[in-house]
Amino acid sequence: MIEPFEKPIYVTKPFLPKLEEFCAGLEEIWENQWLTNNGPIVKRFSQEISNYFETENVCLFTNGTLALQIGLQGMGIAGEVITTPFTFVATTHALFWNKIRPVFVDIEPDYYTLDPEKVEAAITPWTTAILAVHVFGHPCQLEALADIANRHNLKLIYDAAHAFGVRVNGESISHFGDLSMFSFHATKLYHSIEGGMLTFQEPSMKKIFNYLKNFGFENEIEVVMPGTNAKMNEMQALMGSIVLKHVDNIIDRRRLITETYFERLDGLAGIRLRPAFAKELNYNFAYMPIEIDENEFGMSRDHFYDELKKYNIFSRRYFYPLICDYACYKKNTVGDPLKVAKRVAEKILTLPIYYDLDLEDVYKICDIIEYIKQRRYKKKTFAAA
Ligand code: T4K
Repeated sequence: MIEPFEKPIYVTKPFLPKLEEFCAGLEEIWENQWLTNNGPIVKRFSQEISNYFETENVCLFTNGTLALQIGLQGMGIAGEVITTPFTFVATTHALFWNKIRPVFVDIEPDYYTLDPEKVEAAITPWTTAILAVHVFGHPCQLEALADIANRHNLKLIYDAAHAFGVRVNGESISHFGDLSMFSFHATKLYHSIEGGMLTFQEPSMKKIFNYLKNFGFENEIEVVMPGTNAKMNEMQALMGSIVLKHVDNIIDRRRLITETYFERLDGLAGIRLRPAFAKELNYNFAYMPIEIDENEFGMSRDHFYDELKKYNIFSRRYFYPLICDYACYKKNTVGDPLKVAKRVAEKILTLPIYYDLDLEDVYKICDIIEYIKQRRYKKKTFAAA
């Protein structure tokens, strides 16, 4: 018998710096009397983030969804875009708001990113871009996608909402593709309360994105395009700037938590973990997904998800349902049978992982997982006898 956690353990929890650290920054804002519209802290933060990502081609936004929406608009993407159904719904919404038709294709089974072969098979004369997602922070098949995009003259856009801090062969993940969007939402390993960022290869795009996020203003009396309002404010930039100082520490801590989960859950029948990460990858340990095999584990993923709740553990089914199964996208015809994505969506569960999750609590979560499984197994064998 294991007692439930006294307090809820959520799938994630925002990293909060010391209150004094934030308050010192607030004093600066009070002195400046400047809250938004490209204020001094946003400008400073933009340079800090640009240093971190080793590119001058960055543009900050109030959230990741608007960043992606504006990214697509600014790049002039239209017609059809090949994308994944295994993502957060905002990826597809960004296409919708640009009147682009999403063409859903399947994912690969290990890290859940777009399957390049399926991408190539889905190209039509109307295809203008590939919108791939670094799911759970794991990079897509970068070379294969770049090769397809080059051969077919398509833009390659990455939803890198989960991929803050990821490096491949020492190079920032933001340097791949034509455009990447990062989310700085409170639920992410790195955050600015809410926030988002575009990184891109073509320097001239910065001006366009700046217009689009600020009503299209050139100056007080000139509007050069119908932009919207998607600016980051000073409070967000302040939080972003402070959390940036801690981000390496945050990633280290998440590595430890992930290793603990792997030690405890690897080999447990009915639970599948992602395969080992490649040596050339500096991963960020953004999420802790597992797959539940109903037959081997003794209960369905949904049953297990409910059982965990009884112990005050609130895991999440990221990403279920598939985007193409949401009512608002159901009318889209899907050519690909999406065999892998459908299977994964039925089995996936993301376990709690956040900076101040105690290792003791990770052990206890694993104890509870084993206990639920054993109890179920005993019940089944008892019923069969
Ligand atoms: N593309 C991808 C691939 C994405 O994953 C996302 C966002 C986007 C695009 C869009 O980026 P943003 O526009 O959001 O910048 C959450 C986040 O709201 C969302 O940002 C994120 N993906 C998605 C994967 O997760 P929900 O609806 O699951 O969040 P919610 O409110 O249920 O929070 C999850 C858990 O976190 C809660 O159970 C408790 C905990 N929590 C949450 C908040 C907000 C806290 O402890 N404190 C908090 O302040 O979407």
